[in-house]
Parts: sequence; C-alpha cells; structure tokens
Amino acid sequence: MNWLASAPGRVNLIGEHTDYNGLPVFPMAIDRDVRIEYRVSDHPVVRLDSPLARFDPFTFQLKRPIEAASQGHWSNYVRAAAKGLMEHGVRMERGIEGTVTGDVPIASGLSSSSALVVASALALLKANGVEVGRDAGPGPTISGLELAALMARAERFVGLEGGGMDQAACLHGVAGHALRIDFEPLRVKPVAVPKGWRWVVASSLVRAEKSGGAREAYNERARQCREALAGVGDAFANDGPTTPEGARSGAVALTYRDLVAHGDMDGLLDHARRILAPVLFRRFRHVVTEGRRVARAEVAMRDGDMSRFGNLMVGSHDSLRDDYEVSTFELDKLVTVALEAGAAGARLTGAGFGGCAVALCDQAAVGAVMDALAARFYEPRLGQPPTGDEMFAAKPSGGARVRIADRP
Ligand code: NG1
Repeated sequence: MNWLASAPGRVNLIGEHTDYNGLPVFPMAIDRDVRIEYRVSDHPVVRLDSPLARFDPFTFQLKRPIEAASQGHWSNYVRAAAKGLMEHGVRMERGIEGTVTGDVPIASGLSSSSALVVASALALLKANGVEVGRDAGPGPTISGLELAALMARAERFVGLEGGGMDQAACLHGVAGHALRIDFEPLRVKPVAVPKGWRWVVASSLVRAEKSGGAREAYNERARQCREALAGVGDAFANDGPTTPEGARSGAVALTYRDLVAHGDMDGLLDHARRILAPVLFRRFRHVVTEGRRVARAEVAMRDGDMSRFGNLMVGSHDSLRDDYEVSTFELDKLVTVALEAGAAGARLTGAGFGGCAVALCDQAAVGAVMDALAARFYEPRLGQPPTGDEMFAAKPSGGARVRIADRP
C-alpha cells in the first residue's frame, strides 16, 4: 500500500524573530505543501528520492547514532525527524521508501524545511504504528503539540538555533484561520481570517539558505537577544524600574514575556537604552515591540480591522529593517511597491536575509497589487512576468496529515 504524508508551508503574518525569545507569533499554514509518497519497509531504513536533480537520492539506517550528511544536504531534515523521534523513545522497527515532491518555494522563508521535517516524522510514525493526536486510539500515541515541540528541537540538528513557530504552524494549520502560537509551553489558538482579506506572497528572488549563509546571521541575532535580556535582567535586579514583580530582587530570571507584560514600555526602553550597547538595544527594541504588535494584531484580526492589522505589519517591517537588520534592498522594494499599489500592509516574512514578503489587501486590490509587483519588481529583474512560484495569493489552510495515496 502507498501512503502520502503531506505537510504545508506557512507564511508568518506578524511576530518575527520572537519565537526563540519565548514571545508569540501569528502565522498561517498555506495551500502549498511538501509531500512524501511512500511505502512501509520491513527494515529500519529510510530511502527517499526526488524528481528534482539537485536533490539526489539517499538512504540511511534508523539506528543510533544518526549521523548528519554534509552541510546543506536535504537528507538532514529527514535525519533530524528520525533522530528526534528515536531520542523521544519511538521504536523504529520499520522504515519508509518513497519520493518527495512539493510546491513550497525553497529557501524563501515559507518553511519548506520544517514541512519536510514534519512530513518525515508523520510518515515514520505511521510506519511504526504511532498515532498522532490526543484521542488517537489504543496503541502508542503522541499529541500534536508534543510532536511540534519535539520537531522544533529536532530541526536544530541542522544547526539553526530556531524557535518553534514553523513546526507548530505546519502541524496545527486550520483552513480559513491564522494561528496565534505561544511558547513555553507551546499553545496554538486558531483565529478566523475575516472574509475578503487576501495575502499576497512575493519572493525577493534572493534565497535565504538557513543551512548556509543566513545561518550565522540568524544565530548571531539569537545570541544578541540572550545577551540583551541578561543585561536588562541584571539591571532590573540592581536598580531598574520596579516591575516586573520579583525581578528587582533578582529572585526570578527575567523573560521577554515578563518585559512585554510590563505596562510602561517607554520607561523600559529608556532604561534599556541606557544600559545596553547600541546594537543590543536595537535587537532588544525589535523583540519587545514585536511581541506587543502580535497581541495587537490578533485583536485587529478579531475586530476585522484590516487597516489596523496592515499598519502593524508595516511597523513590523520597519523594525526588522532598522533594528533587527534582517531586511534587504529587494524586500524593502517589494513592501514599498505593494503599499503604493493599495495593500493595507506589507512586510518581510520568515527570517529575512532574502526570501519573501507578504502583503495584506482586500479582494478588490489583489489584482492591482500583483500587477504593480509584476511591472515594477519582477519584469525589470526577470525580463518577464513572475511565475506562480515567485508570486501567489496564499490561502490559510489545514495542517499536516497522512493518508492512503490515491494511486497504487
Ligand atoms: P524561516 O525563515 O521559515 O526559516 C525561521 C525560523 C523560525 C523563526 C523565523 C523568524 C526555523 C526552522 N525557522 O523561519 O522559527 O524564528 O525564522 O521569525 O528555525
């Protein structure tokens, strides 16, 4: 029997570089996915290929230790899933043999990597009789949230100190909904996307390879955020503002979540500016203001207020460009063109350093926004209109699953 494990990519609507700082994000799963069509092998082996020439076929044994392939090799995402499941105690007596296909643009900040990790995990779990979901049945089970958290840790095997947004969005996507995701502990709350809101995803035509060049820049940001938090935490313990409770006495380790909950954001930022080196202060300001923007964006979506949501997206982009320094000339250009053509909001999405921008507009403006992007961004660069991989309208979609494949 042939099985099909499919896992969607995601577009993050707002809340960038907050997940690894314990602050919420607000993505949605999209109608593009990574698919593994496979059959179960009686041997503990994974054998996968792809119709794309740059993804060469690979085989590895489901035996510890699972070694990494060379840096950047696509099998590392499948190895990461297998390693994570084995370390969690899943008995891998059977393997999978099959073919990977999909239409999530690669290295574009749309989480093709996590979609491959999650699809691999679902295929391996199914092959070994483990069901996903709280009420999954009498046999061994793992909850969706547990699996998302496990795969987030597992994906760090490829060397990125990433957060948990992508795996959670991929597993918990709900058609027609965005997802407010919180961390420590992981929680996912679907929020209905109002009728008529449309999301245009546009590639900057610059790849953001998280297994390659962008990795160091990403990990450096994560280190700077930890350093900034420690600096502010120490200052709170000595002579900082009087809240959050307990932090002044040094009794508790301060988190970014405590700081965002802090009522006096201006006072907090004034204080942080005095004690942090300028670059750390800018990273810090992005993280705490972005955390607050996510909370406001959720309310704006629930209120059906597109213009408020759009303004928050623009604030997010400005902060990512100026304070977090992860935007590029091309991403800025996409955002400017989309806004000038009538989008309510636009921002880079995903880690940045290339990849995609996302624009919010109403149904009536989609055509004008796409036409403007085609004429002012793509045609001068490509000499022709963009393909559907370079620019498309993304729909909020359901999460990853395994089913029996249609063909034998
Ligand atoms: P992308 O750009 O999709 O690789 C990365 C991280 C996210 C998050 C964003 C920035 C991984 C797998 N993905 O996403 O967790 O930190 O950057 O908001 O680590």
